[in-house]
Amino acid sequence: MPARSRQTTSSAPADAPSQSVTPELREWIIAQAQAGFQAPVVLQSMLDAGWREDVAAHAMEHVLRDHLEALAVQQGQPPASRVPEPAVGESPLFIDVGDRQVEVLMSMAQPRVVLFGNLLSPEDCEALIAEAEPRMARSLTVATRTGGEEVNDDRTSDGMFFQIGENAVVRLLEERIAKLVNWPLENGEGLQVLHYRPGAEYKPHYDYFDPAEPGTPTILRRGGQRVATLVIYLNNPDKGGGTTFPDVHLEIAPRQGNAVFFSYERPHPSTRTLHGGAPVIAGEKWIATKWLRERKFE
Ligand code: PD2
Ligand code: ZN
Repeated sequence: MPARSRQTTSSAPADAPSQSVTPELREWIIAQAQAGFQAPVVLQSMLDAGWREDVAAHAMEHVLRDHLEALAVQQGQPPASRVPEPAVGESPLFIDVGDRQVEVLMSMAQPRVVLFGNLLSPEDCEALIAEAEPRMARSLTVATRTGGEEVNDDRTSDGMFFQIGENAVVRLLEERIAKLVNWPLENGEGLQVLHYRPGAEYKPHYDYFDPAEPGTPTILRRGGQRVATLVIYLNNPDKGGGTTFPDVHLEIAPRQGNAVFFSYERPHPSTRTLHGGAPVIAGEKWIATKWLRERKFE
């Protein structure tokens, strides 16, 4: 037998007759995590002490999450919100969104990023572009200082917004998104379509509203913070135009019908959701962006 002593936790507190999480168990779990023990090792010690597996796993997850949340708030970070989450826990290859099987192509925990394939057909993409094209104008970003909108050199695309449910293809996409990420359709902002020509880009930024900016309280009156984004690729640029996550050196290829989802449980860089649209090198790039709020967007 290989020596196991360095991989063994102190004994877990004995199981409570009710199998409920006792304060003693809570403290013990936090101490094991602080000592650097990995989750499976801590779990095994709890099983050895008589805890039921489902209770032990649930206790670990909740105790550690609550502990990390308390630490984050203690350090001055804003509190965490509930965020949309696609049902990828058991690593399905597809998610059924009612009228379509959406492919799950990649999933990352931190930052929370999930890449989907086949969210839209080429015909859906073309219909969205055709509806958007006559209404395109130089993109504005929210001016967080005032809560209004302004032209911004960091974003050299053209864009437009659809109203919620404005036409058949918008409705179809919104319904698919709501099922895909388990979030009420009414919490979504209107779909935005963006068009990038060669050289156009969207420099790295966060999609949440900076709590330190004076205009943010006004923006938050319409549905609270943004908590997740879905960038949907409507065509295939020839070169460039990927969606980048510089903190984790990740680049998503902009492939027609695919979509990248990412969520941020608090408006803070610790979410590592800094992201940008890399310059288009050849061809053009069309995307639709869906931003999801905490509550109904009105
Ligand atoms: O076009 C993109 O890839 C991109 C990158 C970053 C879009 C957005 N952000 C956005 O619309 O928020
Ligand atoms: Zn963005």
